Amino acid sequence: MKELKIVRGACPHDCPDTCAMLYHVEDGKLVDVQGDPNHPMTRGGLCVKVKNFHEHHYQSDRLLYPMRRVGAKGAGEFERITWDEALAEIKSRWTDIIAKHGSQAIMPHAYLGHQGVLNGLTSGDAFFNRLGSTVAEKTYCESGSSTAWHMTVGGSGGLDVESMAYSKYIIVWGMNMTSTNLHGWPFLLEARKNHGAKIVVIDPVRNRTARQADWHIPIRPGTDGALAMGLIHEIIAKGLVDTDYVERYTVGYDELAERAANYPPERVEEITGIPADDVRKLAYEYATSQPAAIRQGVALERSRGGGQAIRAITCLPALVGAWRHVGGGTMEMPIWEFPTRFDAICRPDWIPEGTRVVNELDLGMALTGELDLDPPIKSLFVYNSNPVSQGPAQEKTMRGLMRDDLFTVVSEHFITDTARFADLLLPATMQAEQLDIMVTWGHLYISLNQPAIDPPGECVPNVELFRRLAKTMEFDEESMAYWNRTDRQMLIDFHDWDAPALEGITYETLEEVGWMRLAVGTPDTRAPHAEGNFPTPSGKCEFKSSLAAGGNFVVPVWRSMYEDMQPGGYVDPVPDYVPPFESPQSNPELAQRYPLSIISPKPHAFLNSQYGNAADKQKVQGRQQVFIHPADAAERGITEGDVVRVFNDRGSFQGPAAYESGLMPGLVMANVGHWQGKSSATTVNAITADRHCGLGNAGVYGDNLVEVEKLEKPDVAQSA
Ligand SMILES: Nc1nc2c(c(=O)[nH]1)N[C@H]1C(S)=C(S)[C@@H](COP(=O)(O)OP(=O)(O)OC[C@H]3O[C@@H](n4cnc5c(=O)[nH]c(N)nc54)[C@H](O)[C@@H]3O)O[C@H]1N2
Ligand SMILES: Nc1nc2c(c(=O)[nH]1)N[C@H]1C(S)=C(S)[C@@H](COP(=O)(O)OP(=O)(O)OC[C@H]3O[C@@H](n4cnc5c(=O)[nH]c(N)nc54)[C@H](O)[C@@H]3O)O[C@H]1N2
Ligand code: SF4
Ligand SMILES: [Mo]
Repeated sequence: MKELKIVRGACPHDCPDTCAMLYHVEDGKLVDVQGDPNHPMTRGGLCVKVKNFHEHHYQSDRLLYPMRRVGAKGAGEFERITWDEALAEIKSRWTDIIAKHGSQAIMPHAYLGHQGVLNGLTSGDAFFNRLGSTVAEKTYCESGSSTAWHMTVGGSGGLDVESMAYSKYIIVWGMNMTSTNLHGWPFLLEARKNHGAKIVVIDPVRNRTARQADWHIPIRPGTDGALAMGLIHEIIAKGLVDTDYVERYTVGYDELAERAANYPPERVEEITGIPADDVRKLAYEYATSQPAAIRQGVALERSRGGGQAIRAITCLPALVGAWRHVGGGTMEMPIWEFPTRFDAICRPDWIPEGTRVVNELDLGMALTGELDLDPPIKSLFVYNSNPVSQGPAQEKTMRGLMRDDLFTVVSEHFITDTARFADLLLPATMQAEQLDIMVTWGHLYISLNQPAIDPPGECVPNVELFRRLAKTMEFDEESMAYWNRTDRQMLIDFHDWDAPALEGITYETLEEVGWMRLAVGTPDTRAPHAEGNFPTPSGKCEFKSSLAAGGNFVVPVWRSMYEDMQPGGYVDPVPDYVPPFESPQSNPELAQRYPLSIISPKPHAFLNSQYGNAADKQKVQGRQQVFIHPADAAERGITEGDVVRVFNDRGSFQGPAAYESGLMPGLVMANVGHWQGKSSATTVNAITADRHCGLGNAGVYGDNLVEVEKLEKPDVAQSA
């Protein structure tokens, strides 16, 4: 009989749920992966993306060996080489580039393909800082939210998702929880069942979450700031402020009240499309149904005024005293509770003085000369990310990657839309094959993922990749001490085990039990700001932010920017509504040519672009459809199923039109994450602008205008 071994793991994905997993191994083969039934979030279930995670490890198109490009750039033709050959080529190309242009001509590009402490988005930072490369600013996601959050309530973990079971009123604001935070949703249902909590969803789309809510409030994208300011106005006007809480635990009330006076409900209706009476009703219900919770989604940050909208929303619980109660307050992401030692991981002290910063969202501009960089980028090293799919200005980025003089190295699981442009491909391990600690942005449990099987082929974890690169580049002995540790020792060194949050938790216990709750109180008693205690400079909730005085800054998720490299520029200390760059209301001139707003939320069956190449997931997700309101379709002579082209000055993509009456008229939607060539040569980020939002240098994935037209001749076969 075969022996079944069960190894404790944790999902590596950029998802707030960070599920605890049980790897089932037979004869060295991963035969099943189950959610841990004892984990309070996971409760034994994994999502549609990961439920057959074991098969993902054995997918036939997986990259198993280092490869060198043999065809034209972007053609995706490669031949197998050895690790020694790959490393030797990197060394010789980089040595040459450094001699001619300096080390800043090399740029890393990483995001959250893997979310671990060891193998996640900062796993290459120490290597690249020591090399002296350009510093890549990583603001794909959450930097706008995190910056706004820190300006208001500091590095607070905020409301615990599990405490929402005790809420009486829950606003899900710009988040499609039943797709993107599946394991958070049951706590809301519990609140509804146990004490009749009302679930309100604020979203331009009647998405799968809105369909299960008690009240769906459609809102024009990018106008949440106006709604939040309107709620503040109404709460003040109707005398619903918790004055005792405001006096004791907040600063800047007068300034906030003065601003909010500009947003009576009728004006809010004009901007947001929400009837004035609904604004009044929402303000009244929210203020008077305590404990009230707000779950903020990342979608809120994806337009010009996103950061300021999040500032305004984050002020609401203090204004009505919601923080006083268990189940009251707001949740953005609790990552700040985890005592990760980013300085030890990233080694910012190794960055040579005067090193420049290039934002990853500017990759297309950086590669095509638009940024006028001196020295220009001569080599790009991509890991944990797929910028062609997930970054803005897709067509520009691809033009940049086609440059013959650019030496591109990509570490990957698959030959993605980005990896296709590589000169060298390096194979990376998957989660069951490596060790890591998973912190999370969706709950308060720390977990250890232990390797269950041997890596296939010649795949290596990111940490080993950079260890090999450090040796190859012949770093001095002192620096090599960083890499001359075991992975286990690194994980121990990368956490502050004496921090209060890790009280009672040791690495050894994690090895035994897999996951543990941080020592931050229990879900049924935790009310972190019942008596203020905001970790801001004033110790209070800052309606008027003291951090704004220092000018624009970025609070990244994980460490992706360093304090002495902040971008600068004026920041408004008080929340306000900032209109989108591109909307029919804010930019009528552009709207004459491109009258439709577009949003590109997360795919249900993919994880960003991951699983976009898996046949079973494609079946669930479908093709790169263009969801359009029937009235907008009719105006353009489009009927359901017609192949349409979506375009603006930046680029275009195509797909079959699908009627969606749950969209606000004037809005089209196409999910991000589809791979090129499946039903369109390019994908939705072809139309996304490469500019930044007002706070945290976030991207503008939700702030773009387009036009849609019926295509007589599709450029890619539509049969798939
Ligand atoms: N299945 C699945 N789950 C995922 C991911 C995935 O790719 N697939 N990705 C993970 C990652 S990286 C992240 S950041 C999270 C993000 O997850 P969410 O925070 O849920 O973000 P989105 O999916 O971008 O959008 C959520 C909702 O916001 C709405 N929306 C768009 N613009 C606006 C706006 O201006 N205002 C308001 N009020 N609503 C708006 C959209 O219609 C959508 O229904 O999901 C994570 N979980
Ligand atoms: N239009 C639009 N664009 C968006 C968004 C949107 O809502 N709309 N969302 C934005 C957001 S919130 C995010 S978080 C970003 C996500 O952007 P990315 O993090 O770039 O997204 P992924 O598609 O997950 O790509 C990660 C890649 O890393 C690889 N990978 C996974 N694990 C490992 C590993 O251990 N080692 C190595 N070397 N590689 C690994 C995967 O195979 C995958 O190709 O996209 C952003 N882009
Ligand atoms: S992707 Fe999210 S929901 Fe799915 S298994 Fe991983 S952590 Fe859980
Ligand atoms: Mo994200």
